[in-house]
Amino acid sequence: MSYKKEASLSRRALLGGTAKTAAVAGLGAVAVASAAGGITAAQASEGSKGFVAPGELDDYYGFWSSGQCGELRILGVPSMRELMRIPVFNRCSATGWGQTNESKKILQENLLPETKAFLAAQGKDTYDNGDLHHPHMSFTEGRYDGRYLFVNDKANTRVARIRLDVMKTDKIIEVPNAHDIHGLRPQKWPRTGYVFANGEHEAPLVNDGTILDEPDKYSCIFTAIDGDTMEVSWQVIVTGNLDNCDADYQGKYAFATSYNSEMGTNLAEMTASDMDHCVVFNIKRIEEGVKNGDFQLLNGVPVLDGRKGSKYTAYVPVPNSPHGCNTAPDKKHVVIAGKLSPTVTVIDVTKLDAVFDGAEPRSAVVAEPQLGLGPLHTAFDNNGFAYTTLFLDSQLVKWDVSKALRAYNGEDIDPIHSKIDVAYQPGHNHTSMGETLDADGKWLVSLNKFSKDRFLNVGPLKPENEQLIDISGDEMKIVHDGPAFAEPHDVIIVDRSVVNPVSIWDRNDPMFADAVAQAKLDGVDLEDAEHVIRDGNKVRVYISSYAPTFSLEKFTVKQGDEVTIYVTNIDDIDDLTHGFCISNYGLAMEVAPQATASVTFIAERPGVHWFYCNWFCHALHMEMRGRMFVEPRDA
Ligand code: CUK
Ligand code: CUA
Repeated sequence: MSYKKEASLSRRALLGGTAKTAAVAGLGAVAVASAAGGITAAQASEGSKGFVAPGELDDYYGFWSSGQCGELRILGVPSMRELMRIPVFNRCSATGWGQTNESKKILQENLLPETKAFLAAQGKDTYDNGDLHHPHMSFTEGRYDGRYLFVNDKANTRVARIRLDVMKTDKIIEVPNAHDIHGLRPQKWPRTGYVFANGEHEAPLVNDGTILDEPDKYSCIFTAIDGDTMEVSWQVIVTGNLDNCDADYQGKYAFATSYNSEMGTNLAEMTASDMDHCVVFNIKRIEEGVKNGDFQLLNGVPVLDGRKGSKYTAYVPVPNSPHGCNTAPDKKHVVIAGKLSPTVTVIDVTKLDAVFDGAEPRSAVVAEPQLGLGPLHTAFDNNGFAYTTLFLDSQLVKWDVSKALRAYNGEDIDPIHSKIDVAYQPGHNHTSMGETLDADGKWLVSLNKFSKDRFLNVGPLKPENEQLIDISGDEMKIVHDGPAFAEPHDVIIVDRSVVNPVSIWDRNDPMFADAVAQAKLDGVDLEDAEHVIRDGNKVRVYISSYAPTFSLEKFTVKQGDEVTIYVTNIDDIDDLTHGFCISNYGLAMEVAPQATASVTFIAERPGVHWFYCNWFCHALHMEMRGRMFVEPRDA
């Protein structure tokens, strides 16, 4: 009898058998009961705004970056409950990200040849770390479209894409020619389209060691990546460095801040000038330049010269070491935060055509309100208000964009509506749907770099603090403090109607297509697999998992064999994830319902080694285990 039939029989026996086994099976099926409404929702939110009762669902998905941790986190907003972590540039002990063949392929396949050689010299096949700052969703006509999230890795010059149907990373590319991708934004109009990525740090364009301490020969690179193929479309060399970026709602321009227009290499040099700039990229002209061959081909990418004086770019002078770059949902204004200047600079995108026809770049500036000390990032509501973080003041300032325009025109009017203290030193902030045409003015999250005395002391390394602020009324109101481990750098808050993930994998998913293809070559039905196939010193072991058993209770390999284990979870019940872990072999992975996952290793340690399910799946989860026999080499 096949494993599948036997397994389903045993499951039926458990579900319908003696009272004792039925009770046991019931424990295993808890997830099913609750998914079907087994837990009664408690009273609807009462008292504190932002309170979400047990059993109630949040209104928004919050997609959080994690900075140095290199992963993406999902929180529910307004409850601020952490829902999931998606490994991207990091390693994950729970899911096997970085161990499974499926994840290794994604982590390795788009590294540059010289990076592969460099890593091989370290005994590695990919990077182990990342610095993930900016998560942003794909757009269609100025609105989130629920397809993908794009994220940057400042540490190792990469950009990754996360599929929102399964909430897994599906592409990671290393960006050639650029250095240290920081600012990242998708094209808003007509769609994504391009993903714009800023190389922050200056370096020689061909960085092979021929040029070292000659900073005047360094440059920075702006990159446009095709969000559909994750291939680099084109790059532009700029004057100065690049920090944050955004795109407009016309599909004409992208913007990037530069805190080091001086091209200095130390603090004094980098901050010497009172004015730096925002670079404006003329997308249509750049595309024409690519078509007309006005570029050098570097590492297979067309690289255009967009330094000062080029027709591809405009340099709008702004004070002083600017940082954040945020397009307002009014489709018209881009707010550049001054950082060392107490001001933000407002650029009107409709005035940029004239600038590209020769008008003075500052003619596109339509407001420059003084807001407070250390402005870093700005978010927007649907009532014409902007919310800017003030790092040095530890405050958020709510200000009126139209009043700022009037003040700039000479009217005696104060654009500042109100300020609120946050704890402490905010970096990014984000409003619900605020970077889209659907900005709704309900919630604001302030991501604060320091928590200091705000929570129980956990030693010299403190958590950071993210505060949830109710902005639906006239006054801002803090309703929640949430400590977080390094480093919730940035966030987007997305109405839950936009995001519709599946609960069970499609057997035809490309994520495990390689495993499916190999099984086909081996004549194995992955959904009914109990096969050990030897191919020289390569051994492929095919296992199905069905709570609470694996299809193979034992298998034998030889010391030194290259073993690949394919595990297919044939359960198709919500939330019934199995794991596969081999003791003392340093291997563990997640296999969610209807997924296949695989892992390859050298069976160099002889003896009896238990493999077990390491994701709690059933009352008999402990019993979900088997033995791998590794025969000694000379036996
Ligand atoms: S940057 Cu860090 S606070 Cu990386 Cu988005 Cu502004
Ligand atoms: Cu299967 Cu635990």
